[in-house]
Parts: sequence; structure tokens; C-alpha cells
Amino acid sequence: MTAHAASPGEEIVRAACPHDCPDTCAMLVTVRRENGRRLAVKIAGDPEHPTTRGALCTKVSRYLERTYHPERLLHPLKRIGRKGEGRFVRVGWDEALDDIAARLKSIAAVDPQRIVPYSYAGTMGLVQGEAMALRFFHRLGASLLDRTICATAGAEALAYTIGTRTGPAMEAFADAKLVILWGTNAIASNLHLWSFVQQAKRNGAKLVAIDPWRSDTAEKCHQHIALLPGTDGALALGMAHVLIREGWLDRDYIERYTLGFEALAARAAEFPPARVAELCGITAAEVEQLARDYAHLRPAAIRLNYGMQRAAGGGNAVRAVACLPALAGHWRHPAGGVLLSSSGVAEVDAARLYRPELLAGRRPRTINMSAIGQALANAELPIEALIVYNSNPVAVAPDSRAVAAGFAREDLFTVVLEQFQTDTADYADYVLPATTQLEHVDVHKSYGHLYVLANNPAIEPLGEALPNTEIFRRLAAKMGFAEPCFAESDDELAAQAFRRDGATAHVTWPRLKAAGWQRLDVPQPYAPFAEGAFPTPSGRCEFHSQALADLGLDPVPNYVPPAEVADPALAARFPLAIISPPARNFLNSTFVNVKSLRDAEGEPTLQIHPQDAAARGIGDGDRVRVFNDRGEFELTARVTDRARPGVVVALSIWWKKLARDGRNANEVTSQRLTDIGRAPTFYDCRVEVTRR
Ligand SMILES: Nc1nc2c(c(=O)[nH]1)N[C@H]1C(S)=C(S)[C@@H](COP(=O)(O)OP(=O)(O)OC[C@H]3O[C@@H](n4cnc5c(=O)[nH]c(N)nc54)[C@H](O)[C@@H]3O)O[C@H]1N2
Ligand SMILES: Nc1nc2c(c(=O)[nH]1)N[C@H]1C(S)=C(S)[C@@H](COP(=O)(O)OP(=O)(O)OC[C@H]3O[C@@H](n4cnc5c(=O)[nH]c(N)nc54)[C@H](O)[C@@H]3O)O[C@H]1N2
Ligand code: SF4
Ligand SMILES: [Mo]
Repeated sequence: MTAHAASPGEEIVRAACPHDCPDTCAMLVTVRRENGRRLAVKIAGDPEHPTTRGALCTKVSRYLERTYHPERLLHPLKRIGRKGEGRFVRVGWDEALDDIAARLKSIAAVDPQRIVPYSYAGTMGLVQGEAMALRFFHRLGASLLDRTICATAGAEALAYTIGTRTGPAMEAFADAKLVILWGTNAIASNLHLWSFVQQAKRNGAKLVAIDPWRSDTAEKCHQHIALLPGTDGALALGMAHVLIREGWLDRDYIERYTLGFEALAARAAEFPPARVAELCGITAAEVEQLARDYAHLRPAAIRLNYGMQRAAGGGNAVRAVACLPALAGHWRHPAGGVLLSSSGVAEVDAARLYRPELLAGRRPRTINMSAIGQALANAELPIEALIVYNSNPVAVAPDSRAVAAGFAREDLFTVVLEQFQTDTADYADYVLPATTQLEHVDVHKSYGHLYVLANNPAIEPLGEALPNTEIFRRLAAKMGFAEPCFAESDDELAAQAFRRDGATAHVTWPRLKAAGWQRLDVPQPYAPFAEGAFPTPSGRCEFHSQALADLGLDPVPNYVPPAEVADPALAARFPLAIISPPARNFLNSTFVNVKSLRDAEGEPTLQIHPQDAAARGIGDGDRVRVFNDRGEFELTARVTDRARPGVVVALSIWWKKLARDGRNANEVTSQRLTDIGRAPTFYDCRVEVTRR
């Protein structure tokens, strides 16, 4: 802590941004002592961290406003109103935990699988994430949760293609000559990558955005290809078609380091630019030009983001894109290749951290979090208790009417660990107050860069809030779980987070805690597949995947059209596609209750193209109703050509209760899953829009 000397009476604490964002920023929190308690007075990005470079985004610059928010939950609460109504009374920790333990024991006596955890990435911290929680649920024998709501389509598609989740380092994007921002509004969702991309631009690189919507990012690129949602697989196969037709291939790379070129070539032959143009709603010239640039502007770095895998064919689309750098040989350069996630580099020591042996041979059923609405309605596999932490499913899970109906079940016992009274907390029997990142210990890896980080607590917990770990520790004690692993401290958990070999072999908790962050032990410069070495079964980039064939799936990337386009009757009744990508000032549904950020975002809006608006008599500023067979919600129309014809855009994820009609975009999204990875299809969704 020497480099950033604090003023007298102040101290600077090294912390990490906990949010579900690829940038995982290194933070410096300035703390002062007031009335015997520590008070955080300033939060900033660490200027020495190589990707944070001293800057935090607008959202987390407001983290103090969020931490000291007057509506922070500071005491355990017990429901007195109807489910969803949000009426609670304050209770003591012991009373709450005694009652919860009694309820869980009586359910577990019949079948512990009737108890289900529901969690995602409210914090990305490995300690406050699943460390104590999974130990607890494993010991209990509760249902397992398949955590699919964000990334599994892309993650599994990458696994079948390149064997892991990695790509060019974030910093290396500065050296690319072509940057393709493919389904990513980096200015909103990956700000620090964007600053390296701007460096590339200043060095003469061409920037191309592939996105149905003219996002802030697309607006600043040299070219924007506004394809229809869910058609990326066709575009990638069209690029492969042109590369192969023209012989723009790195034949040596293909020969040495790939598997199944002939099969891929046969598939790509089915995707001539004219056909691709029709499928994607773009021009054949755009396909040709993109392939030409990809072959000739070297190295080319593709930044893929998860937005493009939220459709029925999301897995195949990621696979198709992930084949491109091997065809053209871009992996040879540190600034070439494709980056969807870097989370495969630092490996969590899951066996030590999560203690699967506590299952003691039991094999509980698995519930897919993306279809929680269906799971809560399934009488054959009843769910009697839900324990929610680090997630806000009533706002974020698809097909929200079904989700809310499930949460409203009177026979369901629901506990929600939260920092705020969210839409989900309104349905809880007990709400348990959780600490924020400034109040607890944690350790982080990143899915965007190549560093691990420590989070030191800056202040004491506010009110009676407790870290998730401590809540599960106390609950374990009430349940009579006596294993020593339930007594471990947060520092002990942090020390067990990473494997002691590979890229994290040199990481020790005391050192990380003091330094704040450490680079992973990978070569610098980093070009993971310059000489093949793909961690796939064949050791090659698998254009053809035997593992997929063994599952009865198409072994070669194909174009799988959006499910709601593939159904012509449905597509005719609901002529518009809706996408609900991240709003810049929110992080999923986090920060929606921070007034300054909500004010910056304004109100829930629907961006609609002038033609589509005119056809429906909709003017800018009109209230509109968006609906399909699953549900409906209301927004204010923004008539703009940033939305392409046929596609409407509702930036998300609003808290339902902070929207005028008490609803959000997930009223219309479906519980259908992707081709690979069992993931949600938020952006594979057809609607009609009318003026109110
Ligand atoms: N400010 C902010 N940052 C965030 C988040 C947030 O909510 N707010 N969320 C975080 C999370 S959880 C995640 S998973 C990440 C990444 O989350 P992503 O959902 O990938 O987010 P974006 O980078 O905004 O990219 C989505 C972009 O893809 C476009 N898109 C939608 N459908 C398609 C499609 O079918 N094809 C193509 N090519 N593009 C499509 C959208 O118009 C949008 O511009 O961002 C993280 N960062
Ligand atoms: N329509 C639509 N829906 C979407 C998406 C979309 O683009 N469009 N994006 C999807 C994606 S990519 C994702 S990742 C999911 C995100 O879904 P979630 O992971 O549920 O994310 P958040 O909505 O941010 O909710 C996280 C909650 O965790 C709480 N929290 C934070 N830290 C802690 C802690 O330490 N302890 C406890 N107990 N609670 C904590 C926060 O207060 C917050 O309410 O949403 C998905 N839903
Ligand atoms: S949300 Fe992302 S960009 Fe913002 S501070 Fe956190 S890691 Fe950095
Ligand atoms: Mo996500």
C-alpha cells in the first residue's frame, strides 16, 4: 500500500469490483475513522493495475452511494404480508435462523432435494459466491443448481471447439489491425477493453461492430453490420465460405493444429453470401467485405460477448465464430484470435472450496436456473424451499409471469439473502441482510483479463448485515452440521480458492491480499494457441467435435435459426424481434435502485425504427404495450433508426417495482433453452407492439 499514500488519518484499502463484468477492476478505497467506526470516503480504480488503469465505470464510481444507501437491508426481516407485497417485520438473527433451520430440517427429513439453492453472480467473489454456500447445500443433500443463466451456451461451445475459455489478452487488443466487436456493446459492458480498442483505432485499426442495434459502441466503429438477432452462426459460416472460396487460409495452421477442415468446408459451402444475406437481413457485399478484411487486416481480434449466444442456436453460433481464427491463422499473434471469456485460465480448486464429498454418495437432482418458472410448477419433483443469494430471479429470469407465480406459491418456503429489498426479496418468508464488497473479504478471478485480485474489507458491516459465508456458517450450526469445514474463516476460504498448479501456482493469499492483484503465470506476450496446443480431446481446434457427435448433436458448426423465427405462424402473429441488452448505468438488475444511476437511464424505453413505428401509429414518447403469448409490459417509445427494422430494443434489467407498470422485459422472454449449454434464449423472442 505504499504507492498510494493516504492523507493523515486516512487509509487506502485494496479492493476488487465484485460485479458480473469482465473487467474485474482493482479498486482503492479511502477510509477514515469517524466516531470509532471506519467510513469509506472515496473509491477509485487502481492506476497501476494494467487493465483498470485508474478508472472505474460510472456505476461503480457510485459504489459508496450504493453501500450507504438509506434502503440498505440492515436487519433480518420476516414476512407479514402476502407474498410479493413486500410487508415485513424486523426479527433477531437467532429467531430467524432457528425458524429457518427448523423448516429446512422438516423438509429434509422427507427429501432434502426439495430444498433448492438459487444463486448467480451478484458478487463474482469466490468466497461470498459459493464457498460456504455449496458446502452447506452439499451437506444437506439439497438439489444442485445448473447455473446457466448467462454464459453456458458460449462456454460449452468454446470447450467443444478450442477446449477452454481464453483468447487474446485485453491489453493486446491495442495491437490488432482489425477489431470485430461481435455482439458486444463494450462501452457499456466492457469499458476497459474499449479503451484498448480505441488505442488500436488510433494506430490505424479498422473497427467493425456486428450487432442488431446501433449501440454506443457500434456508433463509434468504422462499420456496423446490423444483422437480425440470433443469425450470427450464418454470418460466421458465410465468412468461412468466402475464406475457403478465395483460398484466404493459413493452410499450415489448419494442417497442424485443426481437426475436421473438410467437414467445415462442406458445411460452409452451404452458406454462400447471398443466402447468408437473406438469413441475416444484411447485404451479400457486407459478408464479402467482412471476410476480405478478416483475411487481410492482420492480426484480427474478435471480441465476442454473451449477447450473441442468447438465441436457440447460440452454441453453434459461438462455435462457428471460434473456428474463424484457426482458418485464417490469427491465433499466431498475441493480438489475434477470439475472446469470449478468459475465465478458463485461473482454475478454481473446486474440490477444496466446495467439498463435493459432503454429498456422501448422494446424487441429488439438478435444477436448471434458467427454467425456474417451470421447476416451481412441477408437482412431480416438488420444490418446497428456495434459498436465494447473489441473484434477483423475479426480475432477471425469463418468462417472469411463470417465475412470479412460482415464487407466490403459499406452500413454498423462501429465504432471500440480500443487500436490498428487491423484487425477489418481496416474495421471501425471511430476508437476511448481506454485506457489500466494502464490508467483507473476498478473492476474485476475471473473465476478461489475466489477473487475480483480493478484496480487503474497508469498513465494518453496516447494521446487522453479515457476509453470506457467515449466514451459512450460522445456519450450518443450527442444522447441527459439525464438520470442521463449516468453521473456516473467510481468509481460510480465500486461501483455498485457486489450484496450486498451473497459472495460479504462485498465488498465495497473504501475498495477494497485500498486493491487491497478481498477474496469472502465463507467458507475456500471451498467444495461447500460436502453436496449437488446444486443450481439446484431439489437442487441435475442433471444427469437427466427436464429443458433440457422441451426444447426438451436430459435430460441425451449423446455423440453427432463432426458435421464434423458425415457427412461421408465431413469427406472423408477432412480427417484431425484441432484444433486452444491458443498460449502461445498470449491472443486470443491480444499481437500478441507485437514484443517480436510474435518473441517468431515465425510464424503461423501447427503441423502435421509424418504419415500424409509423406502421403502428406510434410516435416518439408514446406509451406502448409490448406483448406476446407469455405476457406484456409497457414502456415509452423512442423512435430511432438505432433500432433496425424488425427489431425493437428495451435496455435492461429494470426492477419491476421501479417501472411504472410494475413489469419488465422478462414478461415476454421464454424459458426455451439453447442448442448447447442449456442456457436461456432472452434474445430469441417475438412480440407485437401497440400504442397504449
Ligand atoms: N453496464 C453493464 N455492463 C454489464 C452488464 C450490465 O447489465 N450492464 N452485464 C454484465 C453481464 S452479466 C454480462 S453477461 C456481460 C455481457 O453481456 P452482454 O449481454 O453480451 O452485453 P453487451 O456487451 O451489452 O452486448 C450485448 C450486445 O449484443 C447485441 N445483441 C443482442 N442480440 C444479438 C445477436 O443475436 N447477435 C449479435 N451479434 N448481437 C446481439 C445487443 O444489441 C448489445 O449491443 O456484460 C456485463 N457487463
Ligand atoms: N431480459 C433479460 N434478462 C436477463 C439478461 C438480459 O440481458 N436480458 N441478462 C441475463 C444475465 S447475462 C445475467 S448474468 C442474469 C443476472 O442475474 P443476477 O445474477 O441475478 O444479477 P442481478 O440482477 O445483478 O442480481 C444480483 C443480486 O445479488 C445481490 N448481491 C450482490 N452482492 C451480494 C452479496 O454479497 N450477498 C448477497 N446475498 N447478495 C448480493 C444484489 O443486491 C442483486 O440484487 O440476468 C439475466 N437476465
Ligand atoms: S462494473 Fe466492470 S467496469 Fe465497472 S468497476 Fe466493476 S469491473 Fe470495472
Ligand atoms: Mo451475464
